[in-house]
Order: sequence, then structure tokens, then C-alpha cells
Amino acid sequence: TTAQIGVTGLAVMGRNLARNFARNGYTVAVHNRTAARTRALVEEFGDEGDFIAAETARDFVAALERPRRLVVMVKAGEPTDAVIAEFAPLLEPGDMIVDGGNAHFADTRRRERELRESGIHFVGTGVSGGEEGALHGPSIMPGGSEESYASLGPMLERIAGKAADGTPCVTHLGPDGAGHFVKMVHNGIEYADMQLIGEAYHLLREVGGLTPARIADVFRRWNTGRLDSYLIEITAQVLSHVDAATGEPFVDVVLDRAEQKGTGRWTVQIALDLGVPVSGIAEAVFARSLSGHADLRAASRGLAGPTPRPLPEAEADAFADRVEQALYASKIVSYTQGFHQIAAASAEYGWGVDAAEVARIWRAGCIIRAAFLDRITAAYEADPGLVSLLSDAEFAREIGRAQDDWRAVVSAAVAQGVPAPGFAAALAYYDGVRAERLPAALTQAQRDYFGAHTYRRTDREGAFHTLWGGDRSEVDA
Ligand code: NBP
Repeated sequence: TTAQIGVTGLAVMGRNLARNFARNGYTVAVHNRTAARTRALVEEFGDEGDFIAAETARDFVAALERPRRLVVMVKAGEPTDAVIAEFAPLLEPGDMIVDGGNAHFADTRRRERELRESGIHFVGTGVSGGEEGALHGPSIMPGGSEESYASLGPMLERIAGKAADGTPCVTHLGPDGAGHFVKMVHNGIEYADMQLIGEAYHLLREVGGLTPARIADVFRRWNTGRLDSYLIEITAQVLSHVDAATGEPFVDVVLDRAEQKGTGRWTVQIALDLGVPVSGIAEAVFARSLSGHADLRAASRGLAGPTPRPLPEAEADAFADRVEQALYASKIVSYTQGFHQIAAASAEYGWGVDAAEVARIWRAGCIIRAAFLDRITAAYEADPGLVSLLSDAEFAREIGRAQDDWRAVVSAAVAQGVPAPGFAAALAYYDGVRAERLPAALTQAQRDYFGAHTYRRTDREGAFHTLWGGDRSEVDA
């Protein structure tokens, strides 16, 4: 027998992805650098489907039907290059290497280019949803050639998560690094979503005066409305959990230092290179960073500031409603920024990424899955050339209705000394993009003053320079 697909790298993600393929009726060749993992998979889960265990790279490749489809699920970075170096010499033109790890899209572009010479399709593929998603149906974000998708697409559609309307959460996003880029921005948006939820919780607690259990109820209520999403749902679960050892709310016994693996940071680094303002994602990355600086925080703890005074009990519900508005409006801004970044990269690299499709495949299987994504798909389907999500009439109307409460919540945060960088940055972005005039005029004039960087005028074409050190007359630049 031959396998229709092979998976090498059988840690949590690869193992569950292999099981997912097998449970969907495919014969799956499995391989891992350390053969014990391969044997363990077949021993534990062999009855779930047809596996072919391969101990060597040669046996693994020999087990695959042609053209070969080989999924690599190893630690991103050097291990991926090591695995490619090991397998590429054993492959033939037309074969496909699917990298399902969290690779940097620039690495994916390089690997795709290098392998293209030997006729091997390198398919950088984002996989979201963690280990549960990998097993039960992840959101899958493949890049690579059209030809590779023609071969892989039907299999990926079988194993992908399914949205409420039954459509699989996978699509061909574009050539080379498009899939890994979209996965990276997905993770950046995930950082922003989590930060905004964190700020909502913090404000409900410090300003609203609510207990974690009461806040869990608020999130549960929100989850029945327009904020309906996986992250809101798990937030309610976490907030209602009580620590067995101490009897305290679980959230109070967890050390308040958030870690990160790097995709959020990449999103911001690349946004800086592309010149796209992703301030919400950036604030989320920096907020995690700040939380981790124990010495800085210890040294700053005595600094002056207001002590939050919780609102009277009778006002708590109304405050929670305002926080919902602030959270929703800020969330629209994060997605606006993330989709801007995808559009900018798509233009830069000629990917042709379809924004409506991106929102569509994030509706199930992944961490940011949310009812809200249907709305984004609808917005881009109605106008594929939409410059900004904020210019969609529906979103503009909703954010317009939210803005008074949004401002009130940011004001309360500032007045009471509760940090809300995500809410505040999102509001500043909103006010920035809608402003008739920005102080950038002054910035540009300063640049002309100290560096003769020139400026353009509002009243006529051309570039100009003022002789600041001389008679201050204006000259054509
Ligand atoms: P890890 O990222 O922990 O990687 C472990 C796997 O890499 C093992 O199979 C290991 O083999 C293999 N490996 C390493 Br390390 N170095 C190797 C080398 N030089 N040659 C061959 N194999 C090597 O596994 P994971 O958490 O399952 O994640 C797999 C990929 O999926 C990563 O890129 C990750 O970023 C991505 N991802 C993870 C999640 C998640 O929730 N965990 C979600 C989405 C994407 P060994 O057994 O011989 O040591």
C-alpha cells in the first residue's frame, strides 16, 4: 500500500494532524527524527485509521504515492531547513513539501525559491487552532503554487475546520509566503484581541468593582451578542474558575507575566517595514513585554497616581455596557489594521490575497474564530477594493454608535489610572484616520527646518523648501 500523505515531525501538532488525515480516510505515512514518537503514535492511535510507520527518511518517501505530499510539522527555523535538506534529495519534480510550522514568511519565500529549481513545490502553510484544532479541524492557510493547491486542496478541505454554514476553513491564499504571512497576521490579531479582552476585564474589576465571577457572567452575556467568539468564551471559563489549592479566583493566583513565542513581534516588525500602522497589535506585544519586566515594575511600584475608586454597585451594569462598546470598537480597529497589513504585503509581493477569503477561513478552527468574521467577509464581498474596514458602511455606523461610550471608557481608564493601551491606541487610530488635518504638517515643516527635507503645499503641486537660516523665502526644491 501507498500513503496519500505523509507527516514528519510528530510532536503535538504533527501527531494530531496525522490522526486527522487518518480519521478522514487517508492512508498516512508517519515519520519523526526520534523514532520512538512514530512508534508511540501507531501504538496509541493505530486503530483510528491507516498509518504506515517509517523509521527512516528513505522508507518514509518510499511509502508515499506520487506526486508525493509530505507535511513537515517540526519546530520552525533551523529544524525546518534540516528536514528539507534531508528530504529534498529523495524527492522528484512535482512532489510537494508542505511546511505547517510557524515559519517566518521570508524564510518561506527563500525555501520556495530554492526548491522551485528542482521542481519541488514548497507549500508554506499556516495552521491555527493549537493541538485541538489540528485534531478536530484547524483553520489552514496555504501559500505555494496553484498546481500544489489543486493536488492538496481537496485533502485539506476534508481535514479543515468547518464554519457554521459547512464550508471548510481553507483556501489557497496566494504564491510562496502568502499563507505564512496571513497566519502571522492572524496571530498578531490574536494578540490584540487578547489584550483588549484583558483591558475590559481590568476595567470591569478596578472601575466597575466587579468580582471575577461577576465578570465571567458579563463575558458570558457578551458571548451571546456581536462579540460571540472563542476567546470571549474561554475568558468566561477562565474567570469563573476557582483555584483548588487556595479557594481564590484562579486569575488571582496566576503570575501576571505574559509570554510570547514571536509571531506577534514579527507582525509588528514587518508592519514597520511595510509602513502600515498596526498600533493595536503593537500595543498588545508591548503590553506583554511590559508585564514581563519584573525589575522595572518593582522599581516603579511606588510612583504617584490615582487609586481606582469602583463605581457604585447600581452603575456597574451600565459601565459594563460601555466597556462592551469600547471593546467592540477597538476590535474593529485591530482587524482594520491587520487587514491593511495583509493588503499591503499582498501588493508588495504580488500575492493577490482575497481579504473576503481570509476572513472566511478564520471563522472556525482557529483561535480568533468569531461571529464577527462573517461581517468582514460580507464587507469585502460587497466591495473587494475596500480601502479600510472602517469605510464599510456597516462598520462605520457601528463604530459611530460606539464612540461616545468608547471615549468615556478611555477617559475613565485615564482618570482612574488603569492602563488601557489597546483601547486608547485604537481610539487614537480612529481619530487619526478621520481627522481633517493632522499635525503631520508641523512635523514635515520641522523636517524641512532642520534637514531641508522639503514639503508639499495644500494649494499647489511641487516640492518646496523654506530658507530657514536665511530670509525665509520659499524656493522650489
Ligand atoms: P515543536 O515545535 O515542539 O517541535 C518538535 C518537533 O520538531 C519534534 O518532532 C522534533 O523531533 C522535531 N525536530 C526538532 Br525540535 N529539530 C529537528 C531536526 N533538526 N530535524 C528533524 N526534526 C526536528 O512541535 P509542535 O508544538 O508540535 O509544533 C510544530 C510546529 O507547528 C511548529 O513550527 C509550531 O510553531 C507550529 N504550531 C504550533 C502550534 C501549537 O499550538 N503548538 C500551533 C500552530 C502552529 P524529535 O521528536 O526528534 O525531537
